[in-house]
Amino acid sequence: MRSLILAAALAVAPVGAALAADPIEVVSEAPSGGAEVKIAKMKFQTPEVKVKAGETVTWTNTEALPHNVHFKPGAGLEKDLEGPMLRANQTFTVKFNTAGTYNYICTPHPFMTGKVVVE
Ligand SMILES: [Cu+2]
Repeated sequence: MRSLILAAALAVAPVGAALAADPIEVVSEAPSGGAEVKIAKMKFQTPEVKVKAGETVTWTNTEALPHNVHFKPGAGLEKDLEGPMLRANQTFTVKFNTAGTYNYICTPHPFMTGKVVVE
């Protein structure tokens, strides 16, 4: 039983945990307390959200047309972070580790813009 628990603990330890965290990172689950942005009518419905460092933002596409969230370099981001295309009711969560202003677009609809201000 003891070895099972140890194996489970090792399985959840992130690879490279000793390295400095990226300024922003995609996470697979939205913890409670994060900010939420709905995507509808070809817009990010809350185009500017504020969070504290260490918090998450979760985007939910609420319409049939696929959209994504695509961060551009800047604010400490060295390269693009391009999220997957979201179909209706699919979500995408990013954790923000470093203070700054992070601008993003939807890749196929670059007129869809938003930003996350991390304090
Ligand atoms: Cu779009």
